[in-house]
Amino acid sequence: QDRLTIGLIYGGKSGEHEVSLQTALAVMQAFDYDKYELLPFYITKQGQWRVGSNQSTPFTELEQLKLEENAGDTSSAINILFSKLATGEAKLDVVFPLLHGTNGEDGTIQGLFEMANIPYVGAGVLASAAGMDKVIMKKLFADAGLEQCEYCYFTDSEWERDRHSMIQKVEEKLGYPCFIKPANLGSSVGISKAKTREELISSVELALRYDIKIVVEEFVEAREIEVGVLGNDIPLASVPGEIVSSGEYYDYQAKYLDGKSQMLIPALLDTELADQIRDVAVKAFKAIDCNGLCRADFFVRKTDGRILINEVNTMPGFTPFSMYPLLWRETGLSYESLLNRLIELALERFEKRQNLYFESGVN
Ligand code: G1L
Repeated sequence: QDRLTIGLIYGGKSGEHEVSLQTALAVMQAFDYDKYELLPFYITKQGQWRVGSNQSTPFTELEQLKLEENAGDTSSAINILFSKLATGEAKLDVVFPLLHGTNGEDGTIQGLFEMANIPYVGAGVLASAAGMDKVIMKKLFADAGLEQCEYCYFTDSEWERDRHSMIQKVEEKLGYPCFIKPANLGSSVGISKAKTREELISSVELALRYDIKIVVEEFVEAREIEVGVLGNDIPLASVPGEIVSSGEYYDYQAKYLDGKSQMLIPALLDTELADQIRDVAVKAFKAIDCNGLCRADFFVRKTDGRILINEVNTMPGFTPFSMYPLLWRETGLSYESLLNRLIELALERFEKRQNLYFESGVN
């Protein structure tokens, strides 16, 4: 039986470039080379695609991932990927994209794989895009009947034309403190907390540097719980984990930029509450029409114990020390098994969709 060739795609123009490289190295080292052969694709910070050669053993150092420039080749992603496939120069059975969409707008790289007709790991075009836009995601959660925190949203032109109404809306609906975020989750920057009207204005102005649409969320005094979801049609939920901040509650700087937070796995929760959260995690996965995997992030409000969905992430941190793989390890699935399962799920979804009719049926 032939080994499957897995295209590992990493790097990219986004701020996650280094994270992506570290993740790719960990994934590469955990792959089962009895089952798979790897073809590395490196996207430079400038957006140039570089293709390596088939690997039957992992790289040992990060630097090796930064592949040599392809001789005389300044082609676009599409040219490289498609010409390799068309000429039979490369056999690709599944691709594993370890990066955000190149334009910060996700679903783009998934669209490339759809057009090339290659199975790929993770969420499809729709769920990837929905998972990247906080406003769209909230609307889908609301439609699925999931409870979430109060929020407002507006665009740059609405803000420029009528900021007083926007401020009024925020003050009436949310009050202070509140959190101001670019709607696009691709950027981990541009997020801040406002305690006064003045801070709201400066926070909005900051967020508008990163996106034309922004979201304002109410402050919730809550525990932060996260659940891993894995599957296609019948997704399964991992045990819940908790993010314990050591600094000021929900201090974005402390939590994400300085790493002053800890993961507690499993979270200390009543079995009943844990099961309820896992159930909502699966509902959230389905609400965005997800495939493969997502990490569902919750607030459990301190005042009344209500479970509020915050967001789902279709491209969660994915090193062996990140929340998502650790949640599955605690649930009984090793990092190596998780990789195998994701590849199986990619093939399963692809085969199912191959059997659909995409034409009128007249021919
Ligand atoms: F391919 C998967 F499994 F869907 C996938 C894709 C991307 C899992 C995790 C990620 N994560 C990321 O790309 C990253 C933003 C954490 C950089 Cl590695």
